[in-house]
Amino acid sequence: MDYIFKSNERSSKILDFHHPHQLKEGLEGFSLDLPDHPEPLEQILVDCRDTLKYGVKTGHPRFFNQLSSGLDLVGLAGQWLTSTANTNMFTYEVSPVFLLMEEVLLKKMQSIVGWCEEEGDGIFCPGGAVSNLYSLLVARYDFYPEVKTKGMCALPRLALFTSEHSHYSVRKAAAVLGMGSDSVQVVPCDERYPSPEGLFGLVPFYVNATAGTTVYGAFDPLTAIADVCDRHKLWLHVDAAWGGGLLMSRRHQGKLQGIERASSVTWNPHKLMGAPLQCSAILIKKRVTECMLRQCNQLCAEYLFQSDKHYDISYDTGDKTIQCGRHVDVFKLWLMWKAKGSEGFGSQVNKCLENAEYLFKQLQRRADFKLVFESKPEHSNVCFWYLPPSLRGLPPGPDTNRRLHEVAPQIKAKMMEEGTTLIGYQPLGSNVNFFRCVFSNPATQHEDVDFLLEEIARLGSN
Ligand code: ABU
Repeated sequence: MDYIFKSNERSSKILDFHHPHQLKEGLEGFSLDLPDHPEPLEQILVDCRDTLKYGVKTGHPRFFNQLSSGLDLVGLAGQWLTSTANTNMFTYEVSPVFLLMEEVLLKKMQSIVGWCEEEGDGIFCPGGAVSNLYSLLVARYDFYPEVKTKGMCALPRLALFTSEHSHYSVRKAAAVLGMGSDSVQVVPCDERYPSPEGLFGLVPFYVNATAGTTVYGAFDPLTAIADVCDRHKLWLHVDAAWGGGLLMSRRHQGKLQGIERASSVTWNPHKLMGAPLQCSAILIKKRVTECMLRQCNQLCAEYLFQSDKHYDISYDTGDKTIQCGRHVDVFKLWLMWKAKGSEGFGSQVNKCLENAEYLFKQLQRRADFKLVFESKPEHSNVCFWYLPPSLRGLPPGPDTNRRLHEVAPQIKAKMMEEGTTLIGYQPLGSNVNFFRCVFSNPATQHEDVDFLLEEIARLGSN
């Protein structure tokens, strides 16, 4: 409780940074070493406090570093109950309630995506990268079911498409699935958007479109890409790990227009919807009557998935997955949905995007910052440079860029040492290191945004 209160106190530090060697050496009696003999309860409690003390308060309203942030108390209670139940998602036999909750959540999310009743299948799995991997796995099986038994040597050389700003997990999935990362054709982006024309001229089987890119928060033109996919009979996957949350908002859901035409969708409620990590779904529409997920992955291990059980074994969904043991990620989301309703999630999402707009407006007004894009953010990502006094008014060019590239890492290093706020940076394409501020914590207020800018200016000007 003390930690949770501190996480919400603006004056408390987000982190008490130490280098790995310092933590390994042990700090003020906090040792990572494992004892041969049991420690007393008091020491165990101190170990718990120290673990949180030297960690990062991702629930702090001034933590802007990652797409997942905040600490939802209902979600936390859900995690606690989940661990109390301590069961496994492979069979109805051991997870009757959780498996039915998963079905309810998947159906709800599918209907929000715009698929009709009975049109969808899916599974909750460990994170967006794995959800994206599932989409590629099932798409490949759809085109070449023999891959399951014969492997890649039975298949022609495959090509798949994704934009240069998409998540790296698409290339990783191609590598993991034996297609090779070179099979991924990277579609160049026109500023923030990939051009659908870039898809012509090759023989692909799969297209990944991104709804809410990781860095810029941009939305690929889903309808135009879906038209190309229809014309060439390609599997369209929409990676809405980050952007999916916008579907909960009447104000913003139009940005994902066309998602209903996808064959599969990744959607991470642990990002914009604030579910505690981790909570990610892969939704599959195509050929759902044939239960593609099950056909693609099932191996019917008889010690778990006996065919002569006395209940409806279609609820033994573990055989649809590439895992065996599977964590219960659904209960916290189900409980949060009960507590907030769809409208509550919508308000939360609106608040995050309002914060982004507020930051955008503040940046427009200031001469010591420069926006990466002059247009209003589509998602809650706002990208910008801080211009220290020595760089203001310099003509653009390689020398200015080289110096500007060093600014964000230097400020970030000081920021981590001081622990007052936290924001990420990266270069992207021709843009040298810039800050990316993302809002996913509804506890963040305008005063926190003001603080962030003043803090960057303070750290950057000395
Ligand atoms: N795609 C995983 C999340 C990345 C981020 O928090 O920046």
